[in-house]
Amino acid sequence: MTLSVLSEKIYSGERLSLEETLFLYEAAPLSELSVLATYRREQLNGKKVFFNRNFHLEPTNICINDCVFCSYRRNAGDEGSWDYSLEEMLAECRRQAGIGITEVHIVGGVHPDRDVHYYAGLLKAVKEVLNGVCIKAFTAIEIDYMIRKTNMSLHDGLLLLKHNGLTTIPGGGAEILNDEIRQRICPKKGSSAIWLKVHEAAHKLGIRTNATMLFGHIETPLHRIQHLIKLRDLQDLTGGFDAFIPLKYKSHNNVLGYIGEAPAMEVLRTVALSRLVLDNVAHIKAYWPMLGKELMQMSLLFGADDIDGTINDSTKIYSMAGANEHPILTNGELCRLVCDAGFTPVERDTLYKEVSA
Ligand code: V47
Repeated sequence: MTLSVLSEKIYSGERLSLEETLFLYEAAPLSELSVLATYRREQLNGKKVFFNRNFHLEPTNICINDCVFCSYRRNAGDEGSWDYSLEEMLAECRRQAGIGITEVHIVGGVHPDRDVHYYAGLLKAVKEVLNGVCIKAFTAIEIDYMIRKTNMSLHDGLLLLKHNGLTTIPGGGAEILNDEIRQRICPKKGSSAIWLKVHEAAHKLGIRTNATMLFGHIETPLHRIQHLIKLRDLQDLTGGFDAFIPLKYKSHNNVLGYIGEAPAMEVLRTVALSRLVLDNVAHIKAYWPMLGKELMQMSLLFGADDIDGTINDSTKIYSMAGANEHPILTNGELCRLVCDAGFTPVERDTLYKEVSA
């Protein structure tokens, strides 16, 4: 195996195996990975970088899981816990209405008492306030729990959410799709098989989804590549993933914090390999509230073509773990960051339909 043989494979559109990807991860100079990943991103997305106008709604941080990487979850009654009423969440939606938002991203802790009927009601009520806005909601882990709390099947529970306004499912909860690693970082959370099963069932019902990977903690490059290949295999079967989001582990205020954070060069290497392995997923997202603006811009030179959205200072997951405290960027600021990196900003909706200015 040599770098030039693997480069030729990529230029001729051939798929990389696990061993080949590991070789690239370990042996390829970063500059070469940038060239190869950029070649692939340009084939798929040209010079476009997608963004949207969105905000987050985080119903609660009370969570039955106790993941060692999480700075956000609390037990009920703990200092710093929240559990918004329906009225409080709708008030937030009203505040965000009428300013051109096209997506609300709803995600939170796995609250012990809330089932799928409660969340279907939330979706319906949000839809009434934010008419025409897409709802990207609930990780596979939240969905699995809320449906299991009832007697419904996964199929029927997903249909109930869809009929009440769910547009797409975000990529969270995937962490690392390896059960030995999960046992150490999120022992109470659903298994890799559960995460994959929920996404497969959603795809079969025509619900598109994203996928994430939490990296830069105790996992090895091999675990990352195995994770990417599991996603690629499912995508071959269903074609239901729109975007992949590599999430760099942030170390503030959580139990795992002593291990520190992955260096920028490792982040860029991981972004590039994601672009190269996931040859069947259209978009790689560099999520700016977690990466910061500079590393997000650099990720665009390593295969990323999406930067998520305006956020409007509405998410706490990353700020509680040590990222930018008030994530908010205007359309104009997002466009400027994209142009400064040498790309063409394109506003999109949740389903990647281009929004005309
Ligand atoms: O699953 C939690 C991650 C995820 C930390 O689909 C952390 O468009 C880093 O999934 N350091 C939830 N990451 C967020 C998520 C997401 C975000 C943006 C866009 C989309 C999308 C999905 O956040 C969790 C977990 O992997 N996370 N704690 C931390 N300390």
